[in-house]
This record gives sequence, C-alpha cells and structure tokens, in this order.
Amino acid sequence: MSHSPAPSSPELLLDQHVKYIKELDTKKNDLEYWLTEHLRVNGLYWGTTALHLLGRPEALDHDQIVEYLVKCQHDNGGFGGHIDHDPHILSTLSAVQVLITYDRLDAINVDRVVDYITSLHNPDGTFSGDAWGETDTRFIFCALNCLSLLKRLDDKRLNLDKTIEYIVRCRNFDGGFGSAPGGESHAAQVYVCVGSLTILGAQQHIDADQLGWWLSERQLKNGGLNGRPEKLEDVCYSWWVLSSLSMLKRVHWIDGAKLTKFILEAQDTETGGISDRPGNLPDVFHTNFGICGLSLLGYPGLVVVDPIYCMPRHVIQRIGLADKH
Ligand code: GRG
Ligand code: ZN
Repeated sequence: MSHSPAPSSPELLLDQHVKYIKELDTKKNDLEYWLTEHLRVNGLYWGTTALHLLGRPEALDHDQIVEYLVKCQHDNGGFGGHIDHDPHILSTLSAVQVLITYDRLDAINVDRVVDYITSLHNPDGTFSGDAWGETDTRFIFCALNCLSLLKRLDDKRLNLDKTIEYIVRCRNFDGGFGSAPGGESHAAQVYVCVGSLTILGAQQHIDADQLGWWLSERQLKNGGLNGRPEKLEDVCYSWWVLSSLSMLKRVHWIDGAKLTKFILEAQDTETGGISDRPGNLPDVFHTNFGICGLSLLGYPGLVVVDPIYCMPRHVIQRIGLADKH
C-alpha cells in the first residue's frame, strides 16, 4: 500500500495498439487465427472495448461487425463464438456488449436473447454456460451483466434471491470468492462475484475491508498483480483485481504508479498490443485488459471504463445504468 513514485514509465503506444487491433482480422495465414475461431465474438468484444477506451471507436467497421454478429445468433436467441458455432452464454454477453457499445441493439431480437438466458437459469440460482449444463460463478455474472444491460432483470422467470444465496456460499474465510462453493479464492472469480452482487444491489454480503486487503495483497514487488497467493503476476489481473477494488471504492489500496509501469512494460514495441507479462507475445485479451486497467488507474487521455460492465462509462451512462449501483 506504499505510494512511492515509480521510476520513469514507458509511454502508452496508442497508435500501435490501434494498428495491432485493426490488423487482427487480416492474419488468416497464422495458425493462431484458426485455433481461436471459437473466440471470434469474444475477440470482437475485447478489440471493440479497447478501441473505444483508446478514443478510436471508428477504427473497425461497425456495420460489418453488426452484420457478422447477427449471423452468429441462433433461433433460440443465444450467440455462438463464430458463425455456425453452438450458442454459449459467454459469446452471448460479448455480442450484446458490442451491439450496445455501437448502439445497434435494433439489429437483433432482444426478447429471444432474454429467453435464451432465462432458459439457462437453474433452481439453485446458478446459470449454465450452455445447453450442456456446466455451471460456474462466471456464467452467473454473464447472465446478470447481459440482463442488466438489456433492462430485463425483472423477468418473472428469474429467482435472483437464490442467485445471491449461491454467491454467498462461494465466499471464503479470506473474504474472496471461488468458482463454486468450497473453491479457492481467485481474483477473476472475485470480479464476477463482486460484479454480480453489485448489479443485484447486494454488496452488504461482502466484507469490503477484508476483501480489499486480500486484493491489495495481490501486488508483487515488480508492480504487477497476481490472481492468488504464490502465483505469477499477469496483466489481465490489472482488470480482475482493480475493477473489484473500484467497485469496493478502494483502488487507492494498491500502488497505481507501479502497476501502470508494469502494464506499460508489457507492451510490444514492435507489433503493438500488450502481453500477459513483459517479454511475452501480445494478444487481444491482454491488450484489452491492460488498457482497461490503465483506464481505471486514470491514465491520461484514456476514455473511462465502467468497473462493473467492462464497457466505456459513457455507454453505460447513455443507457441510464451509471447511477444505479
Ligand atoms: C465482461 C470482463 C467481462 C467478463 C465476462 C468471462 C468472464 C465474464 C469472466 C472470466 C473470469 C475468469 C475466471 C477469468 C480467468 C482469468 C485467468 C487469468 C485465469 C487463469 O487462471 P490460472 O489458474 O492462473 O490458470 P493463475 O494466474 O492463477 O496461475
Ligand atoms: Zn492473463
């Protein structure tokens, strides 16, 4: 929790990151492009969000992306990770986030999205990821984030008291949360549980001081954050940890200058993009969450990100959710 000024940080390579994201869809000769096909819709969400936070929303063609997303929606309302891929709650949330960011919800059938998500709701309050039934606190958050963005949390088919009860059962002795009752505390699971309870107006179930302490303990000597004790630092925890601290109004409990420096050192100065830690190859997931982390740290010139929805704050304001939590 010290606030010593960090030695000089590299600069944010804004133009190079925009170029990196724009070119992702042109790398069809790379094996990685095809191996990540099932993540195409998630990738569009990460790229779109990063570009908006960089202040360059027009760098991708919105009409072309909307047309593509429409093709990913199934008759049951869910979206697949790519055209002809089975629907899943993760890609459904990503598609809805992109369409709302572009203000293009008119392009899809919203009632059917709500039908799909409610069809995944289980009697114990959880949500399955897809028709195969796997459950996890991640999918609860995907469902609540999506239904909240669509203003459909009041759907009569939902029993959200049960959902709160279930999340409380995932809370551990250290104040953190796991993926299921009894699961080890992990910063990404903390984000989805704190986000879910915040959306549901149920933060009273969190011990903010104890959890804030656990989250601030995630910062290592080099400024980076890990996801749980004894693990390596990774740029994406700049989002999972910091967004949780932000929802708990405790961002100042970590050393922001040192974290800023760590994230900037993970930039690829040749290709643009950000990697999981300095020296590794960049990818669009860590590029987005690195930029989201910098935005939460108030990095100059970046658009402000919303810590709950992980979308530009001005979009959350436009749809009238900014003052709700
Ligand atoms: C809208 C931002 C947003 C998210 C939607 C999909 C989702 C909801 C949340 C994902 C949460 C999650 C569990 C992310 C995983 C993050 C991660 C780096 C996991 C790696 O875990 P380990 O055990 O790594 O491989 P460690 O760092 O513990 O060694
Ligand atoms: Zn990571």
